[in-house]
Amino acid sequence: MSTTSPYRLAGKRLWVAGHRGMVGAALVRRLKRENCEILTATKAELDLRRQADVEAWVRAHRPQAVIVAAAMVGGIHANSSRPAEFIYDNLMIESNVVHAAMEQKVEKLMLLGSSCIYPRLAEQPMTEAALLTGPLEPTNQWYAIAKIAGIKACQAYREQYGCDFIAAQPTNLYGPNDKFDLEASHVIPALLMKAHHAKTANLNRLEIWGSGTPKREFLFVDDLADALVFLMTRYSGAEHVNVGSGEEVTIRELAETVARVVGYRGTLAFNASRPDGPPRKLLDSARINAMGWRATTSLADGLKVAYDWFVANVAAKTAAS
Ligand code: GFB
Repeated sequence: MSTTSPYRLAGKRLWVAGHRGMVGAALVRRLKRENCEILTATKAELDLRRQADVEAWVRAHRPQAVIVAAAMVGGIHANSSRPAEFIYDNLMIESNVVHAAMEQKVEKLMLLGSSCIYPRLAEQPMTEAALLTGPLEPTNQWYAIAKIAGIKACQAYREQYGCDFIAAQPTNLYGPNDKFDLEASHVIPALLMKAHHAKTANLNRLEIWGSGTPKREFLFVDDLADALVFLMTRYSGAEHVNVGSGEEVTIRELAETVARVVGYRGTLAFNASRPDGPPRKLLDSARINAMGWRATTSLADGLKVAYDWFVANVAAKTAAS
């Protein structure tokens, strides 16, 4: 692994693809400290699934650096019920951006993986070397295959064209600008919404999908943004790099913490007819830790920020409409 040749962001034109998503918005917040020019395009201005449009946009705006934070994402139910959208949208977005970046001689590009790229029963904690060592979790195999293809594309373009394209591998994320949707979102936004509704409607029952026993590691999205800037400026290597918090909880413990943060005092009702997904997903983040980066936000603190954002930006608007 090479960590040599630091890359300077100051003065560069950096394109954050997907700046309105949870990760992209956190990156834009974090990059304001780097003195670079941030380029963005909304979905209405540029559909990343259309190759000719992406190539024309990159030719016209000439970014020197790119972070691919754009992806079609969702929780366990969205992943298993819309497989074609998950595989098509993500393969197209990654391929189009990576290829256009190569053609326009972008100096540095970073792509993001997902914790579902590792085998369902990979040894825990999962090191970078666990990739492609066993069968995937069926509920999110479509998204996983697309993300693995993106990581492999960075390696292929590095090998054939000498592009400095790297990949970071975040654990399960949460924070401001998350997708809040009871069926389609990940567990944290879903539980924040449900607990808020139960509290405000004085309900005594909060439904939790599955058994409550699966374990997940969660990373606050502003910590991830900090890690991405860290890797962008200090890492240059073919292998993807895990980015986790090291803080692992069961879904039951998560639900209890969410209830405390929201102020919901009723009971938790586990619905076994909903899937658990993989029993455990903990990243081994020893490599980025050894380079000198660590997460700093505790789950309880991050949940409070995410909940306040939800109340101000989602619940308030729903109540007003
Ligand atoms: O966050 P989540 O949807 O995704 O679910 P995964 C995590 C765990 O929380 C599962 C449980 O065991 C769910 O059964 N859970 C409990 C809930 N209550 C709820 C709820 O109300 N909503 C949701 N969504 N879950 C996703 C992948 O896996 O994680 C993606 O599908 C991606 O591909 C992403 O990798 C990071 O951690 O199981």
